[in-house]
Amino acid sequence: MKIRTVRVGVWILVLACLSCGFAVLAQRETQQERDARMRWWREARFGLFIHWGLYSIPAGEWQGRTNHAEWIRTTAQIPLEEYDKFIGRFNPVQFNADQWVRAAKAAGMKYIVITSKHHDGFCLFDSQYTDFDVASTPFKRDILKELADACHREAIRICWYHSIMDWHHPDYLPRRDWEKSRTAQGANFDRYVAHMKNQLEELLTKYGDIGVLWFDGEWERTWNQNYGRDLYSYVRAKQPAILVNNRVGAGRAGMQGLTREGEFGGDFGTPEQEIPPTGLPGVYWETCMTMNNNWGYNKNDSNWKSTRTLVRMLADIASKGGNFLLNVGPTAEGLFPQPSIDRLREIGRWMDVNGESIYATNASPFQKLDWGRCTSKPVDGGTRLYLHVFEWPSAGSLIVPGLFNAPRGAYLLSDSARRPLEVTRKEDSLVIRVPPQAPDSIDSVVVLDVAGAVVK
Ligand code: FHN
Repeated sequence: MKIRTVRVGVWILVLACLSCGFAVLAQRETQQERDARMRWWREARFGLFIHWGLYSIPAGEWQGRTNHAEWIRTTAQIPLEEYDKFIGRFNPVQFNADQWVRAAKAAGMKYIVITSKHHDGFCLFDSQYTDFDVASTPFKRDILKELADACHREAIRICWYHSIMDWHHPDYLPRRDWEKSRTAQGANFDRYVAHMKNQLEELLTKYGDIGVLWFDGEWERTWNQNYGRDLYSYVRAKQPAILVNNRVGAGRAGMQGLTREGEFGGDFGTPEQEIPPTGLPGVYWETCMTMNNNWGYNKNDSNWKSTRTLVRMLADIASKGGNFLLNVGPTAEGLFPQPSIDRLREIGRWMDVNGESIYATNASPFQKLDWGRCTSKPVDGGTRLYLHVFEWPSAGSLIVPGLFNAPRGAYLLSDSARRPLEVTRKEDSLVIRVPPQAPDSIDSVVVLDVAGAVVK
């Protein structure tokens, strides 16, 4: 009996230490320290997502079907030995890292997230832990090294997308259900996790400061919150200032991308192909979005979103306090598709004039504005409201409803002379006299300065 009591006591002590250990980890960073770590990313607001790998060679087409993309090995059920042949054909001789980084920078983007390894397991970097990497291709060059160096030169943050799910590594489980001949015999998932950590060590020690580790492919039954917490701590131990998304663990609630209540969720939520309906006070989140229908290059996908749509998405997301991660899927030659280049250039033209209304802004204080969106930032003890006007008022009066602050002044952000616009009060609204013509056909920004914090 005595021995049994001692054993129970020991277990209680062990569990207490373990929970204390997690508590210490969680307590290690205060909210203030976390906000400071997140600051560059929160103020950046806008980044480039790049999905690139062997799948750019078939470019979405396989045995007559043309609706594949980065998932082609699975959606076309291509056996491993067949897919591996793409290694010998990957030779993107037109790849120019400086060109890519400058295109992103000119678009107003502040960070780049590129697939170091997608679900197919192919590594765009020279890894000592696999031959299924760029070093084994005719191209041989370490693409991530060239891109990281170009980003460091241009003061753009370089970030890695890394898939937990791996359809190539022999220890990853589960196998694809259609891969009947590819036995899982001898596969050891913990050995796969150790392999993944080894590659992450390469990615976090050989390429300089990394802004974000953007995990993905966390949804299969073999991955769980314990692996996720451990991986988060592992990555942060390698680069303490790095940010990690909520797909590091298993706490994400589907494609709406936010972390389920009470679950461990890394540093930020990841809505995919959608924008939350309202702002999410106190929550860091980033919407990722394709320009057409696919992440990886599909030569037949011509369903491109217009620049108008993309600029208004950027304003909408910023007005809700989120980040926008907009995707490009480069070709097998190493080029951005021309429609992507065109959109990045046109977005850049808008950002050149209006970037101030996106960068380092806070969410709108208004629930809804009939004519557009609003972003804000504190200025000189008051509040600067950036009114993103999508529908320009034909009668020349822009009405800002439910605002009780005293106005300090207003002007068009596109007017470098900042000529004042007349502001009057009409009951609970401020009315701004604006010129008959909208300065921008997509999103015209009117700046309204008011005294104090917004009172509604
Ligand atoms: O399966 C991936 C997909 O290929 C792509 O990488 C997106 C981008 O976030 N994430 C997963 C789908 O949710």
